[in-house]
Amino acid sequence: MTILTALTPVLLVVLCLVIGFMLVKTQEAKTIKSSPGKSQDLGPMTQQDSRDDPETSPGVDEDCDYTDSIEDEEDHPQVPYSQPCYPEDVMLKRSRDFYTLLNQRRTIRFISSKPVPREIIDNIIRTAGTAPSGAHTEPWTFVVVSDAAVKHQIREIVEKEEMINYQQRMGYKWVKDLSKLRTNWIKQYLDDAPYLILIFRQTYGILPNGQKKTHYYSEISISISCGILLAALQNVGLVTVTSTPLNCGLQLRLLLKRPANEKLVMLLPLGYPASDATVPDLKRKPLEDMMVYI
Ligand code: IYR
Repeated sequence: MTILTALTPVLLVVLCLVIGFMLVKTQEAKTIKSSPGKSQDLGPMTQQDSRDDPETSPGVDEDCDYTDSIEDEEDHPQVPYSQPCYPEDVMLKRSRDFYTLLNQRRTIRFISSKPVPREIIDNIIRTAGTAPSGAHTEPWTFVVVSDAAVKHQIREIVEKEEMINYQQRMGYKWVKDLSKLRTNWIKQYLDDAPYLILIFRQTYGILPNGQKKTHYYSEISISISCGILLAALQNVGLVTVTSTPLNCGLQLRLLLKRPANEKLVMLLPLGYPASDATVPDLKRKPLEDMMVYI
């Protein structure tokens, strides 16, 4: 009994240490679980990629308080599907022709102000909207700007930020890597192009009852849609610059009066190439350098 009384403070200290150790371990485990991929600073363009690891979360934005449930979803009955089935020789020709068409696509920084019929733009946006999306949530908004004053306001915002990007944010290596493209912060094409298309990703949707609707894989969905849009442009002989102005998203969203669930993904000036347009003499990777056949 006396030994036990003498040992009590020692036992208490040991007990406290064990509990303390267990608490620290639980906290560490929680931190690792809640921030996969956050431990490395990968730079401005890659951080997002590592955060949205689809193995751990299906591209759902973390800062949202999602309240929608499965009952909110519409029921889609199954209907028969059919599309043209071509003989193999026709398939081969179509595959070659489509490759030839898209292989002519280049980023063009010199755009003519020649007007483009509005209906062509409408069809291009319709085509972009055919992209697949997570749970068919269609997380996109395409803002088409033809108003000269608004285009100029966009140019002012972009040039102001891009000047800081080139001079301070991007750093020596990035600016040097871009030197072969002869790009800088002067964006004449933002005034010249008859249309600017600003593509916004809806990070979540809003249900008719005001609740937030989960948009799964919205990043990959919007990326596919952008790719289809570029192909649709090429198909009609129009050109663009796939511009992603750094640090302009919020200002452009507010200028265009878009809601807070929308994030700017890309700003595309759109039109015919200027008659004196030039491009850097770049080569594409051959098939063997990009395809692994198993
Ligand atoms: N957003 C800048 C910088 C730029 C970045 C990349 I990566 C390019 O391939 C080209 C430009 C700009 O538009 O000038």
